[in-house]
Amino acid sequence: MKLCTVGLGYIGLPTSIMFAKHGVDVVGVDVSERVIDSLNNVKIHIEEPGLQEALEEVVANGKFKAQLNPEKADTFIIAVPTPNHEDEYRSCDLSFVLSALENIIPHLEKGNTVIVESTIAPRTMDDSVKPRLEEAGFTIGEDIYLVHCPERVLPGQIMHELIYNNRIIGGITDACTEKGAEVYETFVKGELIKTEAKTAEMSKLMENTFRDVNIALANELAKVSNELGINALEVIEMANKHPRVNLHTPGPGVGGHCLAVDPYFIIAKAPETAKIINLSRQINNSMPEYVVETAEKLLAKNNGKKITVFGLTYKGNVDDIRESPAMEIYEMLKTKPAYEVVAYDPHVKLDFVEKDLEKALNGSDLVLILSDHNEFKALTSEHYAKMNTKQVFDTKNVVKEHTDEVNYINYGNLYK
Ligand code: SAJ
Repeated sequence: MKLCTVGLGYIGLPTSIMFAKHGVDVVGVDVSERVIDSLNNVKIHIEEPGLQEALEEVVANGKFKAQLNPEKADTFIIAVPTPNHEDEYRSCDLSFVLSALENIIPHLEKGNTVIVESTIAPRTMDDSVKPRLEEAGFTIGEDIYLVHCPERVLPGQIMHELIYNNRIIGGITDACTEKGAEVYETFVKGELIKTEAKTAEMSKLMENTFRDVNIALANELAKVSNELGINALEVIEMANKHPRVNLHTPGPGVGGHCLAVDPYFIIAKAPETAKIINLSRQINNSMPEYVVETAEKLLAKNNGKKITVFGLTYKGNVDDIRESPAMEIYEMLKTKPAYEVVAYDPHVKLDFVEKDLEKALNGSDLVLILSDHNEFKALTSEHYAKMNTKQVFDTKNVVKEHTDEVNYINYGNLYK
């Protein structure tokens, strides 16, 4: 089989390399010359464990090449970003998907399979992608097989999850679904679940929405418990001992390019009906402000001035700051002239980030933990010795051990 992948980002690149590792001839396409040059110099442009070694292997055996334009192939995979539009409901911006489609249309031949892996709004395959291919003269399910196969891998574990996760294969017709399954059989060891394109679209979106709604519930629990003088973290621990309860964990908000983006694709398609989904987005979006207000109250107790922000990424042990509530909190604090705000994050290589932990903590009145990096778990009272006011507000509940010298605050004891 020959495969042409359009989009060589967090999903397209590992997917292309995985196919190449399993004997497929892969042409990877991206609009960025920097990305193409980097890959042809055998250097990955994103952080993902195991990916660099895999690239070296597939370049050495001649199974992978990167270039700016598509070419003829048996199968085409579209794995380009789908951001939110800046409109009222933050609907799905399909422009990268449609432009990728335009680029492959001149190279399509009868018998080809076209797969969209990008996360898309429900009904996109039926209402936008299929009509464009028909307009180009193809009969779907006879000339061209059209499939939505959403990506569902977790950054940091992509190389493992690509092989072992189940995959939803949603064809426009049954014949399309069968062709899609044949493609992924190349390396997927999880189940290949066959369905319709629109079911696949909605399933993918609901997976992330399920998580977003549950995190909103946990965040609301934290707020209500603080109001009522109850330890929210203990409540979660207790309630989760019930065999059918799985409360999620409160935090500084929800970030990343999936949970903070995808639910809007559903809301925008059914704004009057998608009520819980919409409210959950609002609750999660309210958390940065809640954290800032809480931090200000804690500082006011001791007339504190310096805040040390620990962690800017959207979650622990990654370098990704896209849609990160931690960045939002940092920026909100920065606008307040009363404070000196220092950011410390061993995973983020940006100029304004303090690299020296001691400097970051020196004279500080509050450590505000916003990402659950492993590095923060290892901190002891000694590290906090040079602080002016020794208090830590740990929104991610990462610190497991602390002494009485440090006033340690989390969502479990904030009300005290
Ligand atoms: N978070 C909480 N409380 C929790 C769990 C998470 O506040 O109890 C926050 C995190 O700190 C982070 C955000 O939620 O800010 C999202 O993190 P995550 O680990 O839940 O998910 P992502 O965005 O890294 O990846 C998700 C995954 N989806 C699901 O688990 C249903 C992944 O499998 C998808 O492939 C990915 O979205 C995607 O690309 O859609």
